[in-house]
Amino acid sequence: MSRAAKSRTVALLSGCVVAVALLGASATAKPAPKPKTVSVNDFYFGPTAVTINKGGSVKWIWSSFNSYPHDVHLKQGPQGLKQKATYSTKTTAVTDAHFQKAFPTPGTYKYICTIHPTEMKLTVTVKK
Ligand SMILES: [Cu+2]
Repeated sequence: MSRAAKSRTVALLSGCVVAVALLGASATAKPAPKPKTVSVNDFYFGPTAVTINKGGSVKWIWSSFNSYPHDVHLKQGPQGLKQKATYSTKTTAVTDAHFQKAFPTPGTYKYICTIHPTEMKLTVTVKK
C-alpha cells in the first residue's frame, strides 16, 4: 500500500471512530431540548408562531441578508410574569445577532419588533 493510500485509510478509520463515538454519546446522553429557532428578517419573523413545552427555549437568529435593524420585544405575556424584561432584547441589530430565552411559565407570549410593530409579529405558545 502506498504511503498516500495508508494515510487515507487511517483518515477513513478515524472518521469511523468519531462517528461511532458520536452515536454512542447521542444514545446515552440525556436529550437536551433543542431551542426552537425563529429567524429575524426584513420585515417578518419566520415562522410567525411557535409552540414549545414548559421550560423549552426559543432562539432568535438575525438573518445575514437584513438591511434594517430589528429587535425582539415581548408586548404581552401571561399575567404576573416574573422578570418580564428578560424576555426582550435591547439589541437593534441588522445582522449577525441572536437571542435565546427559556420559558418556564406556560401561556401565550405576543412578540413584536418595536421598529416594525405592525409588520413583525410572533406568538410563542408555551404548553403546560
Ligand atoms: Cu424590525
